[in-house]
Amino acid sequence: MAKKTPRTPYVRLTRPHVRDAGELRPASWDEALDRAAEGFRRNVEAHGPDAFGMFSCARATNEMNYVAQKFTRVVIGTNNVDSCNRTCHAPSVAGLAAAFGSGGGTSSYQEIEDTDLIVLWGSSAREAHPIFFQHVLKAIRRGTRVFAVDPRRTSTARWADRWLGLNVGTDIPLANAIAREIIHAGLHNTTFIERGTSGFAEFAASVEPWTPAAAERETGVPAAAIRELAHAYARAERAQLCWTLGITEHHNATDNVRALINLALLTGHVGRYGSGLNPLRGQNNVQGGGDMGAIPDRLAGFQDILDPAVRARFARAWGREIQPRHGLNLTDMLAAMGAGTMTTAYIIGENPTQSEADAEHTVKRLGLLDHLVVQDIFLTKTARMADVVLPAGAAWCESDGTMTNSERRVQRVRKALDPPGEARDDIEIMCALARRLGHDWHYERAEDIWDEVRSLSPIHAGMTYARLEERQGIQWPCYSEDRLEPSFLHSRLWETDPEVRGRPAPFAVLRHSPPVDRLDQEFPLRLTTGRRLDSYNTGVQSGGFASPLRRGENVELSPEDAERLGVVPGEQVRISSRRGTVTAPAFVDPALRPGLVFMTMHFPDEVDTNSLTIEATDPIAGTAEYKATAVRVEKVLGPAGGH
Ligand SMILES: Nc1nc2c(c(=O)[nH]1)N[C@H]1C(S)=C(S)[C@@H](COP(=O)(O)OP(=O)(O)OC[C@H]3O[C@@H](n4cnc5c(=O)[nH]c(N)nc54)[C@H](O)[C@@H]3O)O[C@H]1N2
Ligand SMILES: Nc1nc2c(c(=O)[nH]1)N[C@H]1C(S)=C(S)[C@@H](COP(=O)(O)OP(=O)(O)OC[C@H]3O[C@@H](n4cnc5c(=O)[nH]c(N)nc54)[C@H](O)[C@@H]3O)O[C@H]1N2
Ligand SMILES: [Mo]
Repeated sequence: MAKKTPRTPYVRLTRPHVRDAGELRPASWDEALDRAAEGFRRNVEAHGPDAFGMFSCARATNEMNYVAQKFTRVVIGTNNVDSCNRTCHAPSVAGLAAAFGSGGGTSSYQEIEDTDLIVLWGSSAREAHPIFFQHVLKAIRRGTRVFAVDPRRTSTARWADRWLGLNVGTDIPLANAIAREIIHAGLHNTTFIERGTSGFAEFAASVEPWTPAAAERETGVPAAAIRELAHAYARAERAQLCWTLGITEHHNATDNVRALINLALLTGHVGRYGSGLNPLRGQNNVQGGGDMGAIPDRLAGFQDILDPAVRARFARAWGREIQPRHGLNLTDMLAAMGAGTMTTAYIIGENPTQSEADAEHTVKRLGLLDHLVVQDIFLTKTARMADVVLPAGAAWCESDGTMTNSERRVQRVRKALDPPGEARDDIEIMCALARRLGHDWHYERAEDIWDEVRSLSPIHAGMTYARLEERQGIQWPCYSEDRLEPSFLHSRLWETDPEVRGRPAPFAVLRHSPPVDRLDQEFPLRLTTGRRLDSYNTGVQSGGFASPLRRGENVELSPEDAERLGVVPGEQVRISSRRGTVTAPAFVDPALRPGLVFMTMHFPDEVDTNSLTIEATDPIAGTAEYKATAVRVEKVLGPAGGH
């Protein structure tokens, strides 16, 4: 058996650092801030504001994200601001916005408990959304049926009444076959289709080829199971369709999301209490970061940056015109670094060297920057590449503000501890930089920032801090201080009066597009990557503790593949893709079907999973296909081989 690699715990950053003669050394705050500001100024003067890119932190507060996007738009003058929403739920936001005009999940957690059927599609909620899963468990206790759709028989699937084990990247054929079955059985909701939707006839014709038998051949899901899910979903009084990265981390992710939305439009399972469409968001405040405008195409409150009236309102409040165009998203920013048009970046609480697909390529691109500033709570691999490192406070316990969860509920967080050593709050650091760049920014309290947000974002207008505390959080939209809105979105689609109803939600006609990284004789296995309960993302925040429950990185293989390869559990194996090779101990897991391999992204310092993944991205959302890599697995012979 291979020994477990001991992990180097990350130590909290307590002092600023600057690079001298190629090495990072500790520096005073004044020196570090001067260097950081001077580098931004130099690059913007030489190449214009679009040479700058901001990576904002989805773990930090709404107030922090609001200030980060304001820094980008006002101090620098570009819309190049984004966050790790790009690597997970940007396709959910794009798909929901295309159908309904806004990108939020439609229901509340209470409705999850009160529904009759829950479909967890491409979601490992038991491990990745344990708080949400508590609501699912309560629902199960009162008799709600659960279907899990996942290539692996996950711990979530083990709680479900039915598991549909599909082949990776075949979600559109499966959804289209479910739609066809609903239509053929006459179970579609004609009232809702007529009232609230458009494009039904064309959609119905487009799913016609996806008979249950044809879908079984493509997806691997038995025709009977497809029929059962179709009938259960369509007949349920109330039904919730929830999805996560199994849907969104694909090269055609926005289409995948639209395929699920089609099912709700067909059955009327949206716009009513207890029925809805819910992407379970990833980071603690990735919903809020986007809502605050820390994305390249929207201002706070999901307001369209292309709308002149919206821009004018922000320009008046901020004293600077806003560029009338979308900025670059995270994926495009990395490409611009490669092309030499982005020469400076300010990365706050993101670790792209280890989280982006095709790691070697990402490191090369970041290496081309003239000036990189990283602001983090740990000295990450990304921070080690920086010219200036700024030590921040941890938002969840060392700062004051609000965060927004997947049910759109804005909640208060309070400061319990001071940041260690010389570390400072993220907002304070950004304001100090803004002052060095000619903007006299001072925010005394997080509440002052929040009140500025409320004055600009209608969906947050009614949420004073006092009210948030009193009600233990409020869901958006909340337009006024004396009213609350329903807990679910889009009830207008059920209105009989077309004036009130507004734009109908369009069905989407969707084509099946298999994963970009094709299987062949050289790379015959399908690697999919994801999470385990005991660890967090790139491991920076969860790397420092040992527990008998944590087994480090493993290559999880089906019993059949392990036997065929002659691999025993714990034995070191080599995994190669068209981009890289790593070595890790094998773990044999009957939850996997033959041909499927699973790895996490949690231990990149020992096993850099993202040196294998492909940078094929969704053209609408920019999200990479982390969930489908073609690999080869081989025994490692010799000392590490365990023989
Ligand atoms: N413990 C823990 N919790 C976390 C995190 C963490 O690192 N650790 N990270 C947080 C973040 S940032 C996020 S975004 C969320 C992510 O939460 P999830 O999306 O639930 O987590 P993943 O494990 O990445 O992927 C979900 C599932 O997609 C399945 N899948 C793979 N390919 C396909 C496919 O083609 N179709 C379908 N239908 N399914 C497929 C995988 O087998 C996996 O079970 O978790 C959050 N919560
Ligand atoms: N192979 C593979 N790769 C993936 C995925 C996958 O499923 N498979 N999933 C993708 C997804 S969904 C995501 S969200 C990304 C995550 O990618 P990243 O966001 O790049 O990774 P994290 O490890 O979450 O990095 C968070 C950083 O924020 C810092 N931090 C935490 N709190 C604070 C704070 O309050 N202030 C500051 N300044 N810093 C703070 C932490 O120290 C850490 O360095 O990874 C993506 N990469
Ligand atoms: Mo995520």
